[in-house]
Amino acid sequence: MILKPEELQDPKPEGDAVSRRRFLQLASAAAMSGAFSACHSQYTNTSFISVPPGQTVARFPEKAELLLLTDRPPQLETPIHYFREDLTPNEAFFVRWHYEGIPTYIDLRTFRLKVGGHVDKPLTLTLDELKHQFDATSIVAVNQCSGNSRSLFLPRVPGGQWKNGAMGNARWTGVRLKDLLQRAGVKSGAVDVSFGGLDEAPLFNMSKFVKALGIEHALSDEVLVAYSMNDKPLPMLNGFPLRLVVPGWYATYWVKSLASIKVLPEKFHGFWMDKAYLIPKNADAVETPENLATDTVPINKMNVRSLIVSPDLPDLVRAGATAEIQGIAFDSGSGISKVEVSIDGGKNWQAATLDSDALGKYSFRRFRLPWTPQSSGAYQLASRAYTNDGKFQRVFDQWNKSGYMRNVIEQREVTVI
Ligand SMILES: Nc1nc2c(c(=O)[nH]1)N[C@H]1C(S)=C(S)[C@@H](COP(=O)(O)O)O[C@H]1N2
Ligand SMILES: [Mo]
Repeated sequence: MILKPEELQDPKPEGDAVSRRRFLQLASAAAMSGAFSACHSQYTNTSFISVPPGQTVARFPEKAELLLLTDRPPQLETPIHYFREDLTPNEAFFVRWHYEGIPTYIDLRTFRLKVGGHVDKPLTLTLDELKHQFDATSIVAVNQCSGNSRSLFLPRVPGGQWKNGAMGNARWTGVRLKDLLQRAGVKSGAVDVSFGGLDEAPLFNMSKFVKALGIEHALSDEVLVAYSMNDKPLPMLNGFPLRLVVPGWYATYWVKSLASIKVLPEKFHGFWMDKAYLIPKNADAVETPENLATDTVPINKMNVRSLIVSPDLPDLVRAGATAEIQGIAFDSGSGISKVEVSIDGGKNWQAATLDSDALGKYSFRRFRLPWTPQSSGAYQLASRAYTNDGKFQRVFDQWNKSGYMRNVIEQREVTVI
């Protein structure tokens, strides 16, 4: 399966006139908020740290320069040097929307969160009511796109060509979904809960982005309706004023600009659960281009992975001097038990030390290994993480047609001078 470059882009679902107007709305929302000076996306080619030469970057409202995948809808990737911090800064946090009809301003006087469906007393809440009538709770958790690292699959697959930066780690603060559902009074026989945002499908025959969780998951302690990210309001592009936070699960469930929560007495059906985000139903969620899986399930928990974030270009590593190999690891919440590092392309492995797990089991966990290369030349660095529930990274033929869940051991070449 060989794709032409233009086929690697998401299709543009809307006519250009509308796109432009929406884009300008975004720009003017930016200007009105006064939070930054550049009110339109500026395309430049820079080669600062960990932005590959020639990579296009863009600066969107409330955002730092990020790697540009598409501008309509905005799909922006985090340069990996930001992962040298445990919490990914809001302005550097990746952005992914499916449709370009995204909210560009919110009037909090009229914004309401609705909780309804199969409940005794439907709720209609302003942001203030949500903040003041319910207990606040915080959790640090990784938000990772199902298609993170999709560009590394061979043969290539269509969809956003992310490298490793379609993820981020943040402290999410908000109210427990469970508390909202209990206040509304879930009726017996509830099966699923669906979540809809303020973004709209571009055509009448396209499905609004709606996701669903099973009722037990929705009533668990960890799922939040968050109004803050790293102790600040969510950036507009990351779902202001509210988003669902589903620790350990892929970001597709983390519905942004959340406005509607519906309890259902039957299984939810809709394009974004029934047709999109399906994975082959086998242990590694694999299939081959010649033999596509017919048995599929909705994507759910994240698998274990790790990423070396240092050294990276343009760090200088000198023969005879001690450098630090540093990276991050995470899984779906069992926690990281061990990370091993190789400097010879996976022939030999050494245990790295793990930083404290104070940020919790859904957070990035940092690993470090001092490294004193004896001679100059090219070294193949690699890392592999192990979890408390016995999972670990390995090298295998990991492929699925949507380019989801990549977690094979990756190599990175570092030149020692
Ligand atoms: N309302 C809405 N929520 C959404 C989406 C969307 O298109 N619309 N995309 C989902 C997907 S696929 C991802 S990867 C994450 C991205 O979250 P971020 O933009 O805050 O990084 O948002 C999720 N929530
Ligand atoms: Mo995603």
